[in-house]
Amino acid sequence: METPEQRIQIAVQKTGRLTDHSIDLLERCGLKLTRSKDQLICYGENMPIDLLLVRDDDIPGLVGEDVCDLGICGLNVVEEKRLTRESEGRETSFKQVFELDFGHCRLALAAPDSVEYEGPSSLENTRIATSYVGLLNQFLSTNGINAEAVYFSGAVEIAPKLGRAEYICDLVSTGGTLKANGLREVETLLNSEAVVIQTQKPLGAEKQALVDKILQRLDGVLQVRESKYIMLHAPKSALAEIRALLPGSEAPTVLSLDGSDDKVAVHAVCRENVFWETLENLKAAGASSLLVLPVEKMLA
Ligand code: PRT
Ligand code: ZN
Repeated sequence: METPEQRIQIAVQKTGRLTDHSIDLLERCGLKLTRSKDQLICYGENMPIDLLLVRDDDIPGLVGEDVCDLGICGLNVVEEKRLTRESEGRETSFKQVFELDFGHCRLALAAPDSVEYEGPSSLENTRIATSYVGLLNQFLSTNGINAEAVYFSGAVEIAPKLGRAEYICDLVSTGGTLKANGLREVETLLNSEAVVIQTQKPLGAEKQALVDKILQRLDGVLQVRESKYIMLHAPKSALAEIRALLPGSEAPTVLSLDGSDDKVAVHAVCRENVFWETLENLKAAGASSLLVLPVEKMLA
């Protein structure tokens, strides 16, 4: 068994919106996991990789301070941490490597329904409740606005009712929470989704090879999510047009068809989803016997 120093540590949210997606993604990279009794660590059974289950807000710090080699958390948390470090004169010691296409939300500025909003100038000399002081101050300074960010660690949406702020700046996904509290979105500060971050510290050769391997598998898992394998028959005369219609495919394989001089078979990996419209366009261009298959795994 490797010593802890030889194993890779990945920081993942313990309980929350990102937990299931993050663990599922790593399992799809081939990692078999067992949870420790205290539920704080998931041990990798078949690879020297362990997951540290923590609060999402702690993830950039753990990766930045080298406790963990990789982490999965929202871009909102990553950017807020980066700005906080910047304001303290410290460099960011983690880098973002992948966007993961889950945990989508936006950091938005919201106003009470009763308040008229005419653009950022309406914020002048107001108080804005938020957990995202860094991102809010960045927005205010970009727009040359003088307003006070009032820190709330949670339940930001009740701040106007409590008389603690005129506006709020918080994460929104469906908008249901804002609506239920008589608020409406007026500005988007950041579009966010879950991302993978990596330590900037140089690792030993063995550890680096393992980090590269897991990142390559993650890339493969992300690519196959949208990818399709498409097979069709095409008249040779329409080949150029048909190739141009194949979404996100680089070099399709063109094979001769037994007993046919004027038709060929075309096989291609399309790195984008193949919609019914695409199939209809291919058919209109002369393609026949169209078949679209999901891709299970991919290694570039
Ligand atoms: O305990 P821990 O600190 O780890 O959890 P947490 O409560 O801070 O995080 P969690 O699980 O709520 O969110 C984790 C990450 O999910 C966030 O950092 C975002 O990157 C992402 N995410 C996606 C969201 C939302 N969607 C979201 N809707 N995070 C929070 N919300 C909040 C929103 O602020 C609102 O109060 O959920 C509420 C419902 O949203 P609506 O707009 O759908 O009503
Ligand atoms: Zn949190």
